[in-house]
Amino acid sequence: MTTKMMGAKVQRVEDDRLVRGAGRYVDDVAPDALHTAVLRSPHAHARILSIDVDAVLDVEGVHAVWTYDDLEGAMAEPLPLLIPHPTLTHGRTQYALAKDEVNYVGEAIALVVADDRYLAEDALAQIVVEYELLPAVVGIEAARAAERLVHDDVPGNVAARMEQSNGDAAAAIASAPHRLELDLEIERSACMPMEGRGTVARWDPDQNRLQVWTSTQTSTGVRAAVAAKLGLDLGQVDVITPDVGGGFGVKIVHPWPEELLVPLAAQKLGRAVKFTEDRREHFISSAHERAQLHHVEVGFDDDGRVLGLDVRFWHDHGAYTPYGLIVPIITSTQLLGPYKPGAYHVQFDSLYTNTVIVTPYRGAGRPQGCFVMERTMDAIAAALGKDRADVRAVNFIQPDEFPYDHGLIFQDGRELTYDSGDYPAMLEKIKEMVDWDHFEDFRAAKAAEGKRVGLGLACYVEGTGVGPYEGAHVHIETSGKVKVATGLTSQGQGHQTAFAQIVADELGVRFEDVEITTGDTRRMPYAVGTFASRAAVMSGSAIHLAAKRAKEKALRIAADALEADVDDLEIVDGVVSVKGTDSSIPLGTVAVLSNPLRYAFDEASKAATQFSVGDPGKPPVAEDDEPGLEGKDFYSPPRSTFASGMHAVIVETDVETAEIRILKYAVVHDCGHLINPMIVEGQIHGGVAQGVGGALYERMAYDESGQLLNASFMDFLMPYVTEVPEHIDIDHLETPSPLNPLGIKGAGEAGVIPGSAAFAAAIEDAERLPITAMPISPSQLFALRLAHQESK
Ligand code: MCN
Repeated sequence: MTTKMMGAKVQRVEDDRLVRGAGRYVDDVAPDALHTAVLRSPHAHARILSIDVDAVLDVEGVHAVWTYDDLEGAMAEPLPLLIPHPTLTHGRTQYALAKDEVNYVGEAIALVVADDRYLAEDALAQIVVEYELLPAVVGIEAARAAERLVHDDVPGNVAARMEQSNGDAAAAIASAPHRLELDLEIERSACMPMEGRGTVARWDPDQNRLQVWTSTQTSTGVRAAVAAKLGLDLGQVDVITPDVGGGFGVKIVHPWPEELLVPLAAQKLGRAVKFTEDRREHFISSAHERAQLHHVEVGFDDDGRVLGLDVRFWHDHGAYTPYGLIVPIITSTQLLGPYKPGAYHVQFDSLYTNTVIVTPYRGAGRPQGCFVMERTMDAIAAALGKDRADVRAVNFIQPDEFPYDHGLIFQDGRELTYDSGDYPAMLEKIKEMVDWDHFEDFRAAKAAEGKRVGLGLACYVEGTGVGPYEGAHVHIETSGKVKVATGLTSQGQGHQTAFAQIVADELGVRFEDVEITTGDTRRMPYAVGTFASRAAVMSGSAIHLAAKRAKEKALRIAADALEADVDDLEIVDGVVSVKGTDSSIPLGTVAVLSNPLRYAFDEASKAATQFSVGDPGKPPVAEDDEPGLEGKDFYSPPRSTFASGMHAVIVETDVETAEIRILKYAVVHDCGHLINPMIVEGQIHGGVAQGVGGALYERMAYDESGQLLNASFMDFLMPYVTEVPEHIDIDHLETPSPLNPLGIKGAGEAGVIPGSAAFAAAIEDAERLPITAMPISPSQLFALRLAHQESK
């Protein structure tokens, strides 16, 4: 294969359309559709005594009003628990419309379908619900105390308790020369895609078919769920994911109640029906993440080498567990980062609270894990009076130790075995980028100006490219254009560009001639979805393999047509030629020859008449062949591939106001071979922005009764361009993965993972007081300063 496009900083082809406002999102589909609005619980915990919808029934323009009692069959059952786990002994999911109890503010209770959203919302206001209020469980401490229960039949509010170990951590800690204990906390937050959730459905009564457009990270998953819940055959349901204005994890949940109710309404009413979430709904009825409390015990030697590590943590799971234990399992395994932990034991409790459900948000449990491990590394360095980078270095897995088996099971049920990496080289790079060895000079110079600065470092390893599989279909048309379909969806990651680069290289066609389709079950019914930074590894590999198949076939036919040997052929810019000769045939003509039709539709067909292929004595389509110039393949790896990175940040903490300013932000990143460094850097920029948000601004402010007090962009602080570092220094290291044909690892979540860990370290370094909880605001830092002074 040539390396012309792979590794090149190709401008994203999708951007021109998207930035000019020519994107086509779910809400743009079916402008004639009826609209829905959902009545949501105003209480965090209550029994529903009665619902009176009478006042709505006669409202002009209202087509339907449904409560739980209107649902039948599978629709009346709880929503699926998507990823069961043996330790998830008390998994619970909500109903599409609440049956007799609500467990968080925002839970869906009733649906109105009307001519427009205004009417639908006005109608909602006339529904009368009688509630019996129940005490709410808000926050991890309340859940642990278990004085009140979220679900009556879940003792202690514990959905799951899971434990893993490698070696005898307790004994290793007890016999270690040094020991430390830490309590560390990360608060609840959420991703905020520009486009909220949305679904449109249209029922075709003539063909008995349902078409669903939905803003999802998995169109095949939604398809299967809709078919199962509506009692349709899979073949009756198409799911199409058009442009998506960001997912960041939240849109992997499926089906949302609305993803079932809208198709059902379309089927029952015989009209196109639409749901478009508003921002408040996104805050209170989609999903959050991050909230965890951790207790760490660590034993280490005089060099800071970890001999034993015991981590106990408590995960706030919200009111239900539709996405299983993915987030805490990731924390429990990925907190190990690039280190050998000695003996390791981890145990977590996944706890119910009367708050919005938890599902993965970019980073998915890793920001918490990285925070825990990196705070521990810094604490070890402080206890021994050693350099923080040196302590990390003595604990690194070395480049010659791969594959490195941690002796644990990862979130995908596979072994936690790292495939490749070079952490010492990465550390050298990041140290150089922030002039680590001379930071004290910088600190002294700033101190002379009356300023306080600090430097923080955080390292992580990220399991990416999770299986089980992804597929691709490559079709070379008679025009020479190449149409490629892969089933996973795109939310803005630049797949149309990066995947086209892979195809252009493998097939030898012009990049401009390749068109990529994602997330359309009509084109690729077998697919998994976009999460776990898996698209490049999974679909990228599948596309590479499928293009290879198409190429093999093209070369075989071209060799026949050109009366040459396959090994003497090459494909350049879409033309197959015999190397070193004038003898050639365009791929479009090869596509004509691949389909033994007798009709000549176009110029390509006419041009093909000069060639003859096949044997006149044999069938035009051989027994082991098919007409057409296509390639289809699937990629299914034995386990995940492990990307890694290190971030360093220099902050200034204002001596008076405790404001936290970012002076420098540096990233070293290893996602194996880069398909498109420009895209990867864009992904890192976006991730770092979310990391800044997670470290310094974003939190879900629930009050004791379970009301989310900051459910709007007026109150939920997000970093704007003014808060994100103007320049982020990025360097790459490429340790190719041996697990896939292109040597790729994932990149999409990387930027966000070490944010809280790096900022906590930098603030601690500036302030000389322990930072154990994130995010941290200036007023919290101010309060910490006071408390620290008083404690002296
Ligand atoms: N890439 C590359 N070379 C590599 C690895 C990746 O050029 N070695 C490119 C890929 O081709 C792709 C992008 O980088 O264009 C991200 O690839 P990958 O790491 O495979 O991640 P996914 O495409 O699977 O995206 C999912 C990931 C996740 S899990 C979240 S959450 C997230 C993220 O991507 N959500 C996003 N980035 C996002 N970016 C946008 N704009 N919107 C979101 O919702």
